[in-house]
Amino acid sequence: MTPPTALTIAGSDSGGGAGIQADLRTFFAHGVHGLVALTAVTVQNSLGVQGFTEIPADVVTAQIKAVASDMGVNAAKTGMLATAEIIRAVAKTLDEVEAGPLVVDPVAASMTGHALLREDALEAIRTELFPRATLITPNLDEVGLLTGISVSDAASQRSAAEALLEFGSQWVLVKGGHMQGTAECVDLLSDGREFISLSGPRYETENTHGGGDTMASAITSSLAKGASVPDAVAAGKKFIERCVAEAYPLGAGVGPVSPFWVLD
Ligand code: PXL
Repeated sequence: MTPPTALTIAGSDSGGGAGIQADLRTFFAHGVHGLVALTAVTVQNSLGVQGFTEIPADVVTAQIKAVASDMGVNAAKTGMLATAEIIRAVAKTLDEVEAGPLVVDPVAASMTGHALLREDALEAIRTELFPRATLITPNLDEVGLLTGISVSDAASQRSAAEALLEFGSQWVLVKGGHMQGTAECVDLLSDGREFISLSGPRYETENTHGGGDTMASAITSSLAKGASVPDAVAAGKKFIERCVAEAYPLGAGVGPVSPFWVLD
């Protein structure tokens, strides 16, 4: 039997915790065949990102076209896109091919605070990619960069969701994991009509590297299998909760969320 396919358009993490490495194992864990358009090679370990080199934009485009034209893409997600030129190329190419629902994870910086985007690229994400997205999945740091809104409670989280929807995506998931001093991690999903609050436990761990990527690729996997956005997000939240609960130390800095529970 041929499984559903999902395409990740993202960067490589030499530490194996985030980026395409996280995406591919998350697709696998969902029984989804992973396809890749590599955008950048990062040099990093648990202590941080030492640097990155982007892939030429025409090579990113060619990777997307190669897999979409032959193998078929049931859903796609974007992670680290590195430059405005790559963002524009990805947006244009996704208009030209069949790639199913699109999840845009607006990756701007690593957990350790290192920039993963050149400076002019944030504007390109807002204007070129968000209008094409089925769902965008910013964390609170990215919400701040994208809207200027500092989310500190349910009311400001809702204002942020409304402001982000103005950029044109169908749905937004404002992830509350980075909110200070809350016992639960509350994420807010909205399409502008429905506001769905998803609450889950907060685990005490420093090891959350790759968490955002893993959640976005879990959601993309469910979309590739035909789930609705609210169902895919609810399942993605359950999936990432287990990954965070079993996150492990590796290296002297921030360890990765763990995919290994799926083997139990
Ligand atoms: O977690 C965001 C992210 C995405 N993609 C790559 C990364 C990181 C964080 O470090 O390295 C390649």
